[in-house]
Amino acid sequence: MVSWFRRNKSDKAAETAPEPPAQAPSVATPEPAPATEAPAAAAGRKGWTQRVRGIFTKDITELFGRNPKLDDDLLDEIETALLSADVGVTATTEIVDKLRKRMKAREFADAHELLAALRAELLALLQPIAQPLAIDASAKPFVILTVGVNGVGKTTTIGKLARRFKDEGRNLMLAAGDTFRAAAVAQLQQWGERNGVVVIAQGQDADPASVAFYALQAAKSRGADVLIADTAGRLHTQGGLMNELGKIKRVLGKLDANAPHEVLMVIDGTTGQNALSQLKQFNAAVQVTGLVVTKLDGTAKGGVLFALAREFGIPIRFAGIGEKPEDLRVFDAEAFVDALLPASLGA
Ligand SMILES: Nc1nc2c(ncn2[C@@H]2O[C@H](COP(=O)(O)OP(=O)(O)O)[C@@H](O)[C@H]2O)c(=O)[nH]1
Ligand SMILES: [Mg+2]
Repeated sequence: MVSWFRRNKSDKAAETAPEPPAQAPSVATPEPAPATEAPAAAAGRKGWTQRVRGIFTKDITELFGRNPKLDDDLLDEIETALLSADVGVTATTEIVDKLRKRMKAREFADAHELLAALRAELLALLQPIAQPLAIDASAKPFVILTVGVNGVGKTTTIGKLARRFKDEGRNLMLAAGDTFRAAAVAQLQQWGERNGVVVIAQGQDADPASVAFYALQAAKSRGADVLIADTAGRLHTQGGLMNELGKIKRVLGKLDANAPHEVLMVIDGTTGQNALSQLKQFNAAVQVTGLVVTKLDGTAKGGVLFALAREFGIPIRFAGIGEKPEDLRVFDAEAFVDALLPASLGA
C-alpha cells in the first residue's frame, strides 16, 4: 500500500505541471503484465448461466415444478415473482396483462407455452438495448467517462475494461478522476500496473476536471486509442457534485468537441428500483450513452434491467458478473434471459 502512495506522490509532482502536448511523457509506462490469466474476452454463455441465477429461478422453478394449471392464479404467481425480482410495477403489469390477454384468447395450450411467452416478452424488452460499445477508431483517443454512485463498481469496471482493451491490442490510458479518496487513486493505479496501462493522476483533492483535461492532453500527445476517466462516486441527489460532472464533460469537449464519446454509467444490479432515479439524474446531468450493470453474480434483484430498458432505452454495454478482471461480459440479452429462465424449465 505504502508504495502506491509514494508513487502517487511522484506522479502528482510530474503531472500537475501542464506541459505542451509534444513533450516527452512524464509518467513511466509500466511493463505489461504477463498473460497468465484467462483472456478477458473469453466470454460465452457458460459464464452467464453459472453466475447469473436465482433472480427468478427459485420461484419459477417451484411454480412450474408443481405442473400448474393455466389460470389466473398462475399469472398472479408470475406477477409476484417478477415484482420480487425488481422488474418494477409498470414493466411487470405490462408483461402480465399481455400474457393474460393471450391466455384469454386461448393462445396457450398449457402453462409451459405461457412460460415460453414470458421468456419471449422479457427478451423483447432487453434485446433492443443490448448494443455493444463500438470504439470509433477515428477518435484519437476514444474517451470514456465513467459515472455512477459510490461503490457500484466504477473503478473495478475500468480495470476490467482496461484488461479487455489491452487484450484487443488497443493502446489505452486511464485518468484517476476520483480525487476524493487517496485510496481511489491507488486502486486505479493498481489496476493500471497489473495490466500495463498508464494512469494519469494528480493525487487526492485535485480538481477532477483538471485531471481529465490533462489526461486527455497526454493521451492525445501519445496517440492513445482509448482514454477511460474514473470519477468519484456521488449521490444523484447531490446537486453540486452532479454539476461537477457537467464541468468534466465540458472541459473534455474543449480538447475534442466530440469527447467524451461515451458516458458510461455504472449501476449496481443489486440496487433495485433506486437504479431508475439514479439513471434519471445522471442522464439529466451528463447525458448517459451506455450502461454497465455490475454484481449480477450476487443478486436476486437483477430484474431492474427490465425496468431500466423500458423506462430509458439506453444501451446496456456490459455486465459485471464477478470481481475478477475477466468477469465483465458484453451484455447478451439472450444469455441473460436464459440464465434467469432456462428454456429447459418445465419442458
Ligand atoms: N460480486 C461482484 N462484485 C463487484 C462487481 N463489480 C465490482 N464489485 C465490487 O464492488 C466493490 C466496489 O467496487 P469499486 O470499483 O471500488 O466501486 P466504485 O466506488 O464505484 O469505484 C468492490 O468490492 C468490487 O470488488 C461485480 O460485477 N460482481
Ligand atoms: Mg471508485
